[in-house]
Amino acid sequence: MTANQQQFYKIEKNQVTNFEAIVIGAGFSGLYMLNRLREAGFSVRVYEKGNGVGGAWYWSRYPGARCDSESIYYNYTFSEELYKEWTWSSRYPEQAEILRYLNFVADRLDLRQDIQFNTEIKAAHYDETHNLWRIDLNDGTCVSAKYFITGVGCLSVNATNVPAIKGLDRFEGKWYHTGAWPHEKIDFKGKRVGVIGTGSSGVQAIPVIAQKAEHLTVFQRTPQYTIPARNRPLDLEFIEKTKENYSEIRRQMHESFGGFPGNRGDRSALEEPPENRQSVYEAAWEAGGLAIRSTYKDIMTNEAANNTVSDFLRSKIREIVQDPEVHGKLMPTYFFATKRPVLDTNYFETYNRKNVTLVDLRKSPIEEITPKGLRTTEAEYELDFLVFATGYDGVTGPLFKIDIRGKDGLSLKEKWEDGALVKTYLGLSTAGFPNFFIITGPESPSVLSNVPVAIEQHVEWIGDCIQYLHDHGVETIEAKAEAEEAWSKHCKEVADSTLYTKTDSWLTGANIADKPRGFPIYIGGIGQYRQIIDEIAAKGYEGFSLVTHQKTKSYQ
Ligand code: N01
Repeated sequence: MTANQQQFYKIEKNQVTNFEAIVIGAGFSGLYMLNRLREAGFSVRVYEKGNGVGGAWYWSRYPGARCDSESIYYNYTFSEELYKEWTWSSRYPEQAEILRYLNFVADRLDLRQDIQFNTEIKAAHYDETHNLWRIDLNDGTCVSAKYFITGVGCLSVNATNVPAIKGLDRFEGKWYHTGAWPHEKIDFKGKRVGVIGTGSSGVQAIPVIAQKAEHLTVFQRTPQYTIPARNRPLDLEFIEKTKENYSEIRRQMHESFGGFPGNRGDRSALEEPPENRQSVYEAAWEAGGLAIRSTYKDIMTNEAANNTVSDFLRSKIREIVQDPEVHGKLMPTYFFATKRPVLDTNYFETYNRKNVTLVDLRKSPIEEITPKGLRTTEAEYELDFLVFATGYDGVTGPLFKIDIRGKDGLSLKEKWEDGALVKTYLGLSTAGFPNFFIITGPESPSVLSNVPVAIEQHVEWIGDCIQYLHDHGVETIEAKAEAEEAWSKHCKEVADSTLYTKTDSWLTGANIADKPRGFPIYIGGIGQYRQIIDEIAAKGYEGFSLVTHQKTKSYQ
């Protein structure tokens, strides 16, 4: 520990206002970042809006909320002890179990002492004179740090999307957003419920609400492909085998394309005889989960190849949903998986229930919310509860909710919205914002990978980087404009070589009015990405400016 670090620790904790690193968010990102830097001897403070750890899993308590990464891959892998001490109960973990897991991690690593809960960071401004980030909290306090790190994720309670539908303020029933769900149990029994939205959240909530509600009306704008999760309890033998294979599983996850063991198929869907292809898709459907997307190498890059799997999935909807008029409304037309793919439990089956009505908003758009319910151009639906499963202002939204300013008062929002869209170097930093790091932000694999793996990559890279800066007496690190220009161009080229950019989604920004469109995700694969960022670090942080002898005044 340096003299500087000791000085931080000498001060009573509640009086400390200057840290080596400040991190926003106590979800997967913030918890590991805190642990990593603290173990290296740096003083760190995490600020968290919620009253507990968990991040998105703290807030998204809607009925049916469950992760669609398999539990044995949806955890930290940096510590063999942690991995082996925790035991998941089912193939896909439900929200409450993930929250228990993150609480277990926080307790086990004794993280809470360095987290301030119920606290929001409102503004973070880089002070060039003192080479510090000055950070304003919602309680009026100002704190500072040399390094400012965001762990807000791509989807945040601060950036939920509640569409501006006329009349919501006059609605006499209760309404909720899936991403900011109340902590108390909502009893839908005997109630008339409306759900707007059929993304991951809606698809999970709809079957569960339908079982309780007197009547459920689903307001659907875009029909959705979804694959059965085939969730099931995990047996002990499987769990023990998984734990025994910890090292190999970790290696495979980190070297893979998507953050799960196993890579994409190496054959084209179009070279396969149709009857073989059908068997492959049937097997993937029966197995459940996202593996169907990886059955052939060209599903995400070739329209005709994608059509083979999209046709297969549409045939499943026709098979499951009995009423032809209803399955007609449920038929998706976009390229499968170009919106974030969705897993379900009894989603399409739910439309066979007598207490469920599907409203096609493409034919009859919403006109207004009335005191008694919701009116489309065709009818008024009386409702006691209205659930917005309408998603988020994703990727940039959570960052833009904070007034982040770099050199010369440049605002991150202005920089990235000024017609130029997002520009980052490696998805980790951005020019004009020294000593600022983003965990799983734009132009990194983030939401199109198994997110805990993407988080571990970033946390480890940032931790190593800060250690390097410290060891080499570097005062500031900042991405070079030309390096971020090249990285952003590369991300765009990779995205344009796929079908992702052909579909409107929250990934392209199309779900938010006036949001600049783009595709700010690196989709070259998580293993490939790690190689790139590690090589850059090995070359002494190529593409970054490192300032060793900056004259800085000490900040009192
Ligand atoms: O949100 P979404 P989400 N009028 O944006 C519709 C992660 N996640 O919360 O497609 C009517 O996907 C919108 O319609 P359209 C995961 O990364 C993970 O479901 O824009 N409808 C769409 O149907 C996921 O991708 C998990 O035409 C409107 C829906 O609302 C991300 O979170 C679980 C509308 C929004 O779907 C977001 O998922 C949950 C309007 N004005 C979430 N505005 C798991 O791991 C929007 N819609 C399982």
